Amino acid sequence: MNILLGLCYFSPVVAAITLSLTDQWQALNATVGGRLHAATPFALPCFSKYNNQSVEVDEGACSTIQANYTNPQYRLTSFSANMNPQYETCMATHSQCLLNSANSKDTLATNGISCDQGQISPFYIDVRTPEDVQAAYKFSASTKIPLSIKNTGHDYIGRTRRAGSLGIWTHNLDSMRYHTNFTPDSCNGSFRAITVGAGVTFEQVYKFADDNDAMFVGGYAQSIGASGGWLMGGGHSVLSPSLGLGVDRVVRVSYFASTAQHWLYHSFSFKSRLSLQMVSSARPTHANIQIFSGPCAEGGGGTFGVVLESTHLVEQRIPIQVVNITYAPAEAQLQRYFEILVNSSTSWSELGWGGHITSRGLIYVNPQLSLADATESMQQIAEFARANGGSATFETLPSWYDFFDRFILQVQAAVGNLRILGSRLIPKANFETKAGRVQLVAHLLNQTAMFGLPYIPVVTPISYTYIPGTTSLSPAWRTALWHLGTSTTWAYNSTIDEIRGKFSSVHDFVDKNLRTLAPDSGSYLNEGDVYETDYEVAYWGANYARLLEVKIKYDPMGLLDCWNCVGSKGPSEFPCYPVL
Ligand SMILES: Cc1cc2nc3c(=O)[nH]c(=O)nc-3n(C[C@H](O)[C@H](O)[C@H](O)COP(=O)(O)OP(=O)(O)OC[C@H]3O[C@@H](n4cnc5c(N)ncnc54)[C@H](O)[C@@H]3O)c2cc1C
Ligand SMILES: *[C@@H]1O[C@H](CO)[C@@H](O)[C@H](O)[C@H]1NC(C)=O
Ligand SMILES: *[C@@H]1O[C@H](CO)[C@@H](O)[C@H](O)[C@H]1NC(C)=O
Ligand SMILES: *[C@@H]1O[C@H](CO)[C@@H](O)[C@H](O)[C@H]1NC(C)=O
Ligand SMILES: *[C@@H]1O[C@H](CO)[C@@H](O)[C@H](O)[C@H]1NC(C)=O
Ligand SMILES: *[C@@H]1O[C@H](CO)[C@@H](O)[C@H](O)[C@H]1NC(C)=O
Ligand SMILES: *[C@@H]1O[C@H](CO)[C@@H](O)[C@H](O)[C@H]1NC(C)=O
Ligand SMILES: *[C@@H]1O[C@H](CO)[C@@H](O)[C@H](O)[C@H]1NC(C)=O
Ligand SMILES: CC(=O)N[C@H]1CO[C@H](CO)[C@@H](O)[C@@H]1O
Repeated sequence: MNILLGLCYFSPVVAAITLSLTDQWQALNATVGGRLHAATPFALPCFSKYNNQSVEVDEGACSTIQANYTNPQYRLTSFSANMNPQYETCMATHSQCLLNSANSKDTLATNGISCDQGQISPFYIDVRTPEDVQAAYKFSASTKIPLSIKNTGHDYIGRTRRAGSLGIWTHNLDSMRYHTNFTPDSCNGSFRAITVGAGVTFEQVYKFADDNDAMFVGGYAQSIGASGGWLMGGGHSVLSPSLGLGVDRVVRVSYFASTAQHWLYHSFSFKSRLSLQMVSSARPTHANIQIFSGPCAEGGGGTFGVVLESTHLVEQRIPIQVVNITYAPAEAQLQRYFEILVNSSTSWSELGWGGHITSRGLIYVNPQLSLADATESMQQIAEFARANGGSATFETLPSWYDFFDRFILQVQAAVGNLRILGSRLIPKANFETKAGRVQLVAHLLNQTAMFGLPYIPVVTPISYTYIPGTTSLSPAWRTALWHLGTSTTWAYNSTIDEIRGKFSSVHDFVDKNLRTLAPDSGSYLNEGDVYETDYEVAYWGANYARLLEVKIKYDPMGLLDCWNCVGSKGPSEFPCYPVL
C-alpha cells in the first residue's frame, strides 16, 4: 500500500480574471516574495544588441562568462544557461545568443550580432517553498501561460525549455539531511538514507554522504541534480550494475501536483524498495509492488509535477577498485579490441564492474572485488592495451568520493558545446551467442567509421536484484548489458540546415544501425535520440498506458508538457526543434 503523508490540498479554483497581464505578473511576484525574475540570455553581457535593440556591452560580466562558458558549476548558477546551449536557442528560427565554445573570446560570435531570446522563458520563479510552486500553477491556470521546470539544465533533449512559458527554477532548493535510521511513513524497519532538496547536485551529495561515512549512488558528472530529471528518467551510475538505478534507490519523494479538484503537496513513500532491502528472501505482496501509481512515477521530469525533495537509500562508505585503461586503438587493432570488450562484457558485469568505454579507453569501478580479483578479471584487456601503446592501472580508492574527485571531475562530458546523443540499450542476449557477438563487433567497426569510437556507459542494473513491476521504466533496462551510443556536435554559427543535418544523422544511425541490433530493446530517455521512433515504447514499454493515466490524473489541465514526455501534445507545442 502506498502511504501518503503530509498531504496538503489547495483549491485550484481560480478567481475571475480582472487584472491585466502586467498586473498579474506583479501580483505573482508579490505572492512569491519578489522571487519572480525576468530572464535574459546567458551570454547577453557580451553583445551590443539584444533582440535587435542596441544595448551596452558589460565587459566585466562578459569576461566572467567567457572564462566560465564551458564550466558546469558556473552554468548551474544561471536560470538561462543549459549545459548544451542549443536548447537556450530557437534552432528552427535561428534565434540565439551563443559564444564560440571552442574559443569563448572569439569576437566573430558577438561583433555586430544580435543576441536573441531564443526559447528562454521571459520570466521564472526562483522557488523555495511549495507555496511558490502553487503560485506558479495558479498563474498558469488563469493565464494559460504554460509552465516549464528547470533544475541544472543538463537535459540532452532540452526538456527544461518551452518558449513563452513561466519557468520554475529549483536550483536553490539546496537542503541536505542525513538519516542513520530513516523510517518511511508507516513502514517497519529503518534505513541509512539522505534527503536532498531538488536543487542539490551530485558533487554536493557525494561530499555530504562521504562526510557521514556513506556512499550515494549517482551519475558521472558533478553538476547533475540528484532529485530532478536524472532520478525521474531512471538515473544510471557506474555503481548501478550491482547497486541499482536512481529509481531503484529512491524511497520517498515530496512533490507539488494538481488533480481536477485540488492542488496538492504530497510525500510519497516507495515501500517496495524498502521491503527489498529488509527481507531479500520474502516475495513482495501485490500491494507493495504498486509503486508507480502516483505522480512520482518514472515518466521523466517535467511531466507530472514539481519535486521539492527526495530521499535515497545510501550505502556504507566502502573502498572502490578502479581500473584506468588508456587506449586509442589503431585501425589494425580495432577489431581485436572490440572483440575483447564484447567477449568479456558478460563476465565483467557479473563480477560487478561498471564504467564507461570512450574514445580514450575505459574507466571501470568495482565495489565488490578485492584488488587482486579485480586485476585478474581485467587482465586480458589490460595486457592488450599495454602491448599496443596504451596503459592500464589498477588501484583501490578509499571511497566513492575519492573516485569522484580523482576521476569523474577529470573525465566528465564537456559542456557549453552544442551536442546531442543517440543511444539504445543492448541486451545481454546479444553477447551470449557467437552470432550475436560477431554482429556486435561488426556494428562497432561500422559505427567507428561513421561517428568515431563509440560511447558506451556500462551502467545497466544487470546484477541488481530487481522486483519486476516496481518501476515504470522499460523492462529492457533489466536485461541490457550496454547503453550504447554516439554523439555529435556542431559550431555556434551552423546554419539551420546544418543543425537539422546533425539531428538527422544521429536519428538515422539510432533508427537504422543501433535499432537493428535489438529491435525489441529500449532506450534511455535522458540520453536517447531526440527523434526516437515510438519513444513511448522505447522508454517505458507496456508501462506507458499506466503512466498516461497518471499524467491525466495529476496534470488534468496540461500545464506541463515537454518534448517526447508522457502525454505530450507533440512537436507542434515545441516549434523550436528542427523538423527533420
Ligand atoms: C555532462 C552530462 C553527464 C551526464 N551523465 C549522466 C549519468 O552519469 N547518468 C545518467 O543517468 N544521466 C546522465 N546525464 C543525463 C542526465 O541524467 C539528464 O540530463 C537529466 O535530465 C538531468 O537532470 P537535471 O534535473 O539535473 O537537469 P534539468 O535539465 O534541469 O532537468 C531535466 C528534466 O527534469 C525536469 N525536472 C528537473 N527538476 C525537476 C523537479 N524538481 N521536478 C520535476 N521535474 C524536474 C526538467 O523539467 C527536465 O524535463 C548526463 C548529462 C550530461 C549533460
Ligand atoms: C519582483 O520583485 C522584486 C523585489 O521587489 C524585484 O527585485 C524584481 O525585479 C521583481 N521582478 C520582476 C520580474 O519585476
Ligand atoms: C531582428 O531583425 C531580423 C532582420 O530584420 C529579423 O529577421 C528578426 O526577426 C529580428 N529579431 C527580433 C528578435 O526582433
Ligand atoms: C509492522 O510490524 C508489525 C509488528 O510486527 C506488524 O503487525 C505490521 O503489520 C507491520 N507493518 C507493516 C507496514 O509492515
Ligand atoms: C589514467 O591513466 C592515464 C594514462 O596513464 C593518465 O594520464 C590519467 O591521468 C589517468 N587518470 C587518472 C584520473 O588518474
Ligand atoms: C571472441 O570470441 C570469439 C568467439 O565467440 C572468438 O572467435 C574470438 O577469437 C574472440 N576474440 C578475442 C579477442 O578473444
Ligand atoms: C553499416 O552501416 C551501413 C549504413 O548505415 C548499413 O547499411 C550496414 O548494414 C551496416 N553494417 C553493419 C554490420 O552494421
Ligand atoms: C564560423 O565561426 C568560425 C569561428 O568564429 C569562423 O572561423 C567561420 O568563418 C565561421 N563560419 C561562417 C560560415 O561564418
Ligand atoms: C563564478 C565562477 O564560477 N567563476 C569562475 C570562472 O572561471 C574562473 C577561471 O576558470 C574561476 O576561477 C572562477 O571561479
